[in-house]
This record gives sequence, C-alpha cells and structure tokens, in this order.
Amino acid sequence: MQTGENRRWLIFWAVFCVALTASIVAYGTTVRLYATVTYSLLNHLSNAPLADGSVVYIMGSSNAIADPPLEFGGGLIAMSTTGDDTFIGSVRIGEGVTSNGTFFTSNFEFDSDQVKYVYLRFFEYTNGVMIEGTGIWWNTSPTFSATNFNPWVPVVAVDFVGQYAATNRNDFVIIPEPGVGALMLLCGGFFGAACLGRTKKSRVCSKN
Ligand SMILES: [Ca+2]
Repeated sequence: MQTGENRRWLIFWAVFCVALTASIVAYGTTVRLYATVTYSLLNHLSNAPLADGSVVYIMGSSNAIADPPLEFGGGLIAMSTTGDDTFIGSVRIGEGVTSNGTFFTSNFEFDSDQVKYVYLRFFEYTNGVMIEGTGIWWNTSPTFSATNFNPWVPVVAVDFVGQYAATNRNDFVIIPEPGVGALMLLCGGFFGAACLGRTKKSRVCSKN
C-alpha cells in the first residue's frame, strides 16, 4: 500500500519535472549578463587603452555573426542593429573597475530565445552614449557564446578578453526624435483633414 503511494508520488514528481523542463526549454529565459573585459580595449593606433568614459555597446545575436550598424544619410547609426542582432546595453570604459581600457557590468539581461552570442561594439568616443560626429574610430569584438548558464540560476558570465583596437573610421548620425512642435503640426494636419472631410460630407448631405 505504502509502496504504491510512493510510486504514485514518484510518477507525479517525474511528470512535474519533465513538464517544467519542457516549459523552460520552450520559452526563453531572461538571463542576467555578467560582462567583463580583462585586457584593455585599444585606441585606433593600438598604442593606448581607450580613455575612461569611452562608450561600449553590448550587442546580442542569435548567430555567431556580428551584423553591422544601419546606414542612414551618409553615416552609421551607432546604436542600431541589422540582421538578427539586438542591442543589450551601453557601458563606459572604467565602469566597475579601476584599470584603464576595461569595464565590468552586471546591469543587463537578455532573452535566451533571441540571444545566443554577445559581442562588443566599442568607440573611441567619450562625449555621450548617443554617438554623433565625423571620423569616429570604432570596432567590434569577436562574438562569444552566451548559452552557458544553468536554467535554475540564469546568469551567464562572459569575458570579452580585450586587446582589440578601434580601427574602423566612420561618420555617425542620430535620427532626431520628432519635436513637440512637429508633433503638434502633424496632429493639426490630421485634425484639419478630418474637419475638411466632415465639411464636404455635410455639404453632400445637405444637397441630398
Ligand atoms: Ca548576427
């Protein structure tokens, strides 16, 4: 009797565990990324670490290929993505560490369905997280696998190693967000068009 009951519980837990595992596999897990660079990211001459405050984007990809940023108006949009890539977050050189040219962050998470690999897009640029200007040096790191995490403790640590130099040079542009004035004009246009439509309709109605 006791043995039969134990067996039923055993079957219950086995089914429960299988169902839980299946649900974890079927639906992406939110994974926290511990990202670090052990050796300095370098300037375009490879003779010095990137200055403190230089901007680094952490990017994700479902494949092992780092896709380029989007081109717009003769320049590149630094934070944009193409292909299957996604933007995970931005970091500054010197963040979380004291040595030059490196950083550590645990601020970001990603969806394990979308992101299997991570890489860095880094810039010889300290003015702001949004990157704009002519002739800005930048580069990307190789891609690193980000799938080595325990589903019960979804944290993955990636060391991007470092010693990559910012040897690409491009102009970067920012697409301006529509200002309040432009938005009001747009709304005014829609409102005017709607009123015009209503006036025409009422004229047709009055003729009938
Ligand atoms: Ca990709």
